[in-house]
Parts: sequence; structure tokens; C-alpha cells
Amino acid sequence: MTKTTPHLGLLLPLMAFAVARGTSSAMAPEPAEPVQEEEWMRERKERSQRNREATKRKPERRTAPTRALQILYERDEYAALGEEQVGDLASLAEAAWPTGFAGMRRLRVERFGSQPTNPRSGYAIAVYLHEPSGLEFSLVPGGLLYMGSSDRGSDRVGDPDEEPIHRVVLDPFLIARTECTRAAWRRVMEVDPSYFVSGSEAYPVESVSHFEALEWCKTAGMDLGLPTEAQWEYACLAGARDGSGNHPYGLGYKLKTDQARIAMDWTDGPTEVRQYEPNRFGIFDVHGNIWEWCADWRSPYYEAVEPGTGLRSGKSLYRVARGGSFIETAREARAANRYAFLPGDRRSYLGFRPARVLTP
Ligand SMILES: [Ca+2]
Ligand SMILES: [Ca+2]
Repeated sequence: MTKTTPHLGLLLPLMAFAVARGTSSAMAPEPAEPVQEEEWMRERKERSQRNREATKRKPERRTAPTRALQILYERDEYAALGEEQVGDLASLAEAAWPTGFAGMRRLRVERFGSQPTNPRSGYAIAVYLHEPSGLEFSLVPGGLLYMGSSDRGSDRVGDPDEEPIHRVVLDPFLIARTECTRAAWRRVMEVDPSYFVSGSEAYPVESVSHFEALEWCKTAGMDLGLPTEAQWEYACLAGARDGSGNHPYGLGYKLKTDQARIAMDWTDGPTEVRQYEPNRFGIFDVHGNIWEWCADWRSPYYEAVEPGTGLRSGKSLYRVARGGSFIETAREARAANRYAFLPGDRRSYLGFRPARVLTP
């Protein structure tokens, strides 16, 4: 464990300025630059320092919604904000993009991942209800993701396709707090395709192809779609530094069976969503239960990504899925682990979790 000791001091979340929308969408994809371990550790230290200084200052109220969002989504500062401030800033986002939020009703601002000894720890998250499906969404701060894993040493568990670690800057996005459930599926589509029909309506829908998952999103409206791999990994990490760290949400391979629905016999099937602790973004079952379709084609990490979303659209026969399932081991449920299926595949251990960017 001496190998990982320096990492433990680095679990403070990174701060990153969300790129201003409008400029980002006009940018051409840039090739992914590998990041050396020493480099990102140094960057991280510098950012932590800047963060500490920034959080000493009171968050400024700015009338321009874009600036307000930048404040909102600088992660460390966001974590330090009170529920009222997060609510105020979310209001600004909603006012800036009224059509983007139509049908997404803000329910509350809730703090997730607080330590019992420090109720102000964790993240204050604006929670939305998507009215047509009944699914709840977390408004996830955009920011800097060190995507991938370079976990080496005696307990190395990563796969080559998780390398190199590279930076992806994400715009803020909404992501469902749970996998799409059978109930949510049925509120939008007539036929429930699930294999485990004996389960309750709170089971995740499974046995849906990539096409069918997209069809559900389109029918459910409000520009829902599938998260990109980068968005999924960012949401899964929920402030942990990257997919290599020794963090229950960041790593996964040390997950226990009381933390996620993993390592079951396949006949046991998935379970109702929300049976395990949510992460610091208020998101359930990113690890395990069922694999989750992502928007991306499977492509290597040195290929360019779309600015703001991290989408990879390289040529491939396969679509990516993330997070492992009830039949997988903890290793497969790691944040950085990538798996892929043919887009037409239907599996009783494969479903999805809808998401959407905040389109201005
Ligand atoms: Ca899952
Ligand atoms: Ca893998």
C-alpha cells in the first residue's frame, strides 16, 4: 500500500473552470494528450492550492448566467457552497436556458456523501424530476476529469484500453440518479422487454439494445440521451481523482457486496435500484446491478473527443457499456473499466441510465 500513499492526500476534488458554452461547441476535437502521473499530481497540488484560496473568498453573485455557472461548477468551490447558494445558482441556470429545463422540475438541493462528523462535507446537488418518466436526475458539475486508469503495482487491475490517462473537460450535465427502471420504461414505452419480469417495477429495465435505449430517450423527450463514457466516469467518480484511486466510488475493485449489486449468480438477477448508498453526486448503482449503455462507439483513448461532452465517435462495431453488473466481480465494476456490446445486443444484465447536457 505504500505505492498508493501519496494518492490519499490527493482525494480532494479538482477544481476546473467549465468551458464557456458556445465557444466549446465551435471548437474542433483535439487529440487526447496522455498525462504523466507526476504531471497530474503536480497540477492537482497547484489546483488544490488555488482552490483553498478561492474558497476563502465569498462566492460572488454575478448576473451573467454563464459566469454564475462557472462558479457553480468549479468543483471544490461547489462542494463548499451551501444548499441555498447551490439553489440560487441552479435557478440562474434554469433562467438562462428555460427550454432546456422545461419538464425538468427542481425538487430540492440535497447534500450527499457527508461525513457524520462533518455535515458540511460531501456535495450539495440540485435534484430534478423528469416528469414524463418519473426519474430523478442530479445536476452534475462540469469540470476536469482525468479519464482512465494507470493503476500499476502489485494490485494492478486495469486493462490496457483504460490507458493513457488523459484530460477531458466536461460541461455541466444532468444524469439520472438511478438506472432507467421498468416503471420509468413503461411510462414511456408500451412493452417492457425485461427478462426478470418477476422483479418489481423498481428493477432496472434490461434486455434493451442500444437502439431501443436511444428510442426510449427520444420518446421521453427533453433531449434525453445516453451519457458519454466521460460523463459516466465523471459521475461515477463523484469527485474522486480518477479511476485508479483507492476510493469506494473511484476504484471499484475493493467494493464489497454490501456496497453494490455485484458477484451474484446470474439467476439471482438485478435488484431494485436505490438499495445501496448513493455516491457524492447522489447517484445510485453506478457500480453493478446492470451494465449501462453509453453514447460512444468503442475507440482507443488516444483518439480525439468532442469538447464539452467527451464523446468518442471513432469507427467501431461496438458501443461502450460501463459499471459491471450483478454477475460481475468488483474488478469489472471499477469506474475506469470499459466494456462493449454490439448495438443490437440485448442482455439481461444490460440497461441504461439517461443523461443530457444543459443545452443553452
Ligand atoms: Ca449499474
Ligand atoms: Ca475492461
